[in-house]
Amino acid sequence: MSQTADFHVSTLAENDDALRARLDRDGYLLLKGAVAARYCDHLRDDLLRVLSPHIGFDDSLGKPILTGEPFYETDPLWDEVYPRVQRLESFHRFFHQPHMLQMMSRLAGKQAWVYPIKMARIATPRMLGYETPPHQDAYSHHAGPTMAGIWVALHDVDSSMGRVKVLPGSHKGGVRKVLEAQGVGGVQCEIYEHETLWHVSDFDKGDVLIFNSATVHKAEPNTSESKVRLSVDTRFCDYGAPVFSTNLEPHHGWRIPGLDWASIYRDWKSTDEQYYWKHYPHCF
Ligand SMILES: O=C(O)CCC(=O)C(=O)O
Repeated sequence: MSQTADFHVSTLAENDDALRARLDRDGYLLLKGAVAARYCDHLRDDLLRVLSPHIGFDDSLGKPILTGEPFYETDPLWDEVYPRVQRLESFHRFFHQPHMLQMMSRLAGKQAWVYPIKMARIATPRMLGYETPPHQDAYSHHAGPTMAGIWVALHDVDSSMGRVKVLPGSHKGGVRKVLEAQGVGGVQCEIYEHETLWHVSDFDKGDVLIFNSATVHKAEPNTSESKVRLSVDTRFCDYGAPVFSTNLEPHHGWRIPGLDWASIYRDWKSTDEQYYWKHYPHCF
């Protein structure tokens, strides 16, 4: 039987040693309010613009809502809307803003390098069973120990909206065997019998979840009537650590025809930092 406890809460006001020690102990950090609301609102509005008419925003709830048919990652409707998300300049630049880079470097204790692959999650209701299964990013991104995940809530996320949850301490046991699964990523990792306690809480807009590359995490089902969870995430590592080639591709560029960097960059206002990884010293 799995149980839950609240996330251990961290903030950027704490000192670097305390944050790194907690990340090392728990395998994750929940950094409350680490991204200012204006940055989240800006990206959320851009996402909503390209997700219209399928997803709208309910001002009284302060949350995105489904205004069309539900969908999940890789179904035909998602394949239709996701390239529009991937072509947003603001989406790709979100994790490269100075406050973001500074946060990652603080936690890494070294210069951090942001992976080119950027993910947007659109967790709609009425898609039970298609939520992100338990997995470790070390497996899915072929990554070493300095890689970490960074996930940002673009609006408040309550318990009905498919929150992301974490198995604390699960990074200590290394990378696990996987089995096929339904849902985002298509695989799930082994969960050992004694691992019954997950950490999860509601997110506020701007909360950031950082997880070790070997930390097991998954999403809860979105059981709400109409609310949609929008979040964005990527990976970072110590500058110079090996980065596997698939992380240099647009997310799902490997299966959606035409979703390549040239098409993503076509309408950007600035060419600054495009193809920035071409100079990275250690890709394989
Ligand atoms: O947001 C989700 O549903 C999945 C997020 C995730 O698995 C990740 O960031 O690695």
